[in-house]
Amino acid sequence: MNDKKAWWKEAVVYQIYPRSFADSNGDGIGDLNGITQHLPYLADLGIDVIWLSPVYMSPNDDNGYDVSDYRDIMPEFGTMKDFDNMLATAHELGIKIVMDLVVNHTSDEHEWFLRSRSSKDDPYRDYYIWKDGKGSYPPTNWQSVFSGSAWEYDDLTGQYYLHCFTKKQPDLNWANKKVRESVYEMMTWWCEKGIDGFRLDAINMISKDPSFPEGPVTDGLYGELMPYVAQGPHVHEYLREMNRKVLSKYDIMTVGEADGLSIEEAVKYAGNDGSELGMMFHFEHVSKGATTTPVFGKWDHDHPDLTKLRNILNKWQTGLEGRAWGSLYWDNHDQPRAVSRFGNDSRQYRVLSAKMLATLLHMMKGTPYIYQGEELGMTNMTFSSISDCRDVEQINAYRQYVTKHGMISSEELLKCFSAMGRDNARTPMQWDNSMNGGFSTAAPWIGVNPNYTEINAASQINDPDSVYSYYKKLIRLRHENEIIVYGKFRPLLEDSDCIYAYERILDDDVLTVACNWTENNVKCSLFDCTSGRELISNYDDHTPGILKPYEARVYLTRLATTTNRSASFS
Ligand code: TEU
Ligand code: CA
Repeated sequence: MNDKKAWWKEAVVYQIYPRSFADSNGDGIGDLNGITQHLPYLADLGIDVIWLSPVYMSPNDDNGYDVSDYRDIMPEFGTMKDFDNMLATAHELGIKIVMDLVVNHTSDEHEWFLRSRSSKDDPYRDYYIWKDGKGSYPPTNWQSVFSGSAWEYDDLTGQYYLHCFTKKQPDLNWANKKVRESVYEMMTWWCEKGIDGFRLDAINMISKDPSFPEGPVTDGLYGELMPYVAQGPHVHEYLREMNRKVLSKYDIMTVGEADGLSIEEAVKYAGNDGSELGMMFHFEHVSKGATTTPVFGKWDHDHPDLTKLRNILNKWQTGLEGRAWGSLYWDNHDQPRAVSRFGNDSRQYRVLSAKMLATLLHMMKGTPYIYQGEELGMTNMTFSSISDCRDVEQINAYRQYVTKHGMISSEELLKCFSAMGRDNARTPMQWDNSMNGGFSTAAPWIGVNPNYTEINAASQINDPDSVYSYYKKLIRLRHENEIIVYGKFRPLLEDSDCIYAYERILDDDVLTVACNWTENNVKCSLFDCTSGRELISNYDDHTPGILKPYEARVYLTRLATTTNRSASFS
């Protein structure tokens, strides 16, 4: 094994989207005390780390990903005292807290931006990216990730400012050393409070192409911006500086988010030399290819083809081996629910396919991330009206493509939102079958999935056959078997169009994993003559030579001697 050991490589991370996790004070909005009250549930599940989506002061234009004060807590979530209490309680339970660091941009209500926009001569002017327009046009034809121009004209000083996301999320100018110093100072402040790391939001976007070129027009309205605002010329210089000035001073976990990331780039961001970050989130398995996918392609339901998915995930498993540490996830607050997108959320197969997906991911190499409710097999929800939607990305897309330009019907786009929209992940956590799924005693800020009566934590935590209990066992297996953390990955059955299989090898142990991706019986002889012992399966009984619908099996075999291995793997 040539991986240097680290606590965050051996951990399982649970992502909490605070707004939708648990409401403790009956205002319909999740909050910090609601999280604290449910920490024992997470301790029981066995997770090691919580990735906490932003809780900083924010006007919530993008539900907290628009920060107006990095050193204060948004009132809807509680107070800094509530945060300190949650942190202390989590630590007492052996759970670490990783904060979401949103520093590609701030809110337009942050004092830095208020100063910056006040005058061209203000010392904070260059904290953001201001440019003159071209006549009555913005500086470039770029479209924001959240629809519309990526430039907002500001009357006061007659210039435009760049916002890759909403106009209330102006991009920070990382080329300005003062910006970087202000960010590092804030990060140090949080590390001194005792947090255990950062998830770095859209971190590959902090260095832009200095030529600010026009982008190719893909939807007939605006030009692409991602090729010019992601992976810019100085991104690694900035992160090495961040590492020297802050990260290297603490025993913390870091994970960077980078839409459009390649393996070679990932090795620069999260290489074993530890000069930048610990690991990265790539998007290759959850996006439709390049970021230039025509808009509606982004929204179409894409039940993915096994071969395509396996090629991507195997490429990342083998591509990072010995070079960088990886992350493993099916969904998060920006993605639809895993069992609806990658599995089968029908009554007959939801539980089986949720367990199969969990097995496939959690036996791989890298740090696994569980998104709130994934451990229950929570599903997508149908959004039948735009008034059901809360996500600014969906609302802006609807306004642009239905209301303003009539490029798609309301029904069509809502069907896309129901399949792929971010709001699918943001419906309230389903705790029990009481009103609002036990999330709140008041009407929640977003509709509860009506299936909360059947899919909820209370009905699963004591059921040994539940999705919850299966995740709990997977987490325990990772904690008990070093091969699952550090074993080398080897693909198996790479030509199968219905089975995803692979091995993990560590010293004389071999872990064999096979998952039937389909709802049919499929032939599989992998386990017929194994001398190994079964570690986990989503079926109690097996048919020799067959994997049943969505059947997953994991065996651990100890080889007699290493010499045998070369013979058996030749
Ligand atoms: O997302 C950044 C990003 O890569 C987006 O393209 C994201 O994938 C998109 O929203 C998915 O449709 C981060 C956060 O995860 C996201 O919630 C925020 O909205 C965004 O940054 C701005 O902070
Ligand atoms: Ca609340």
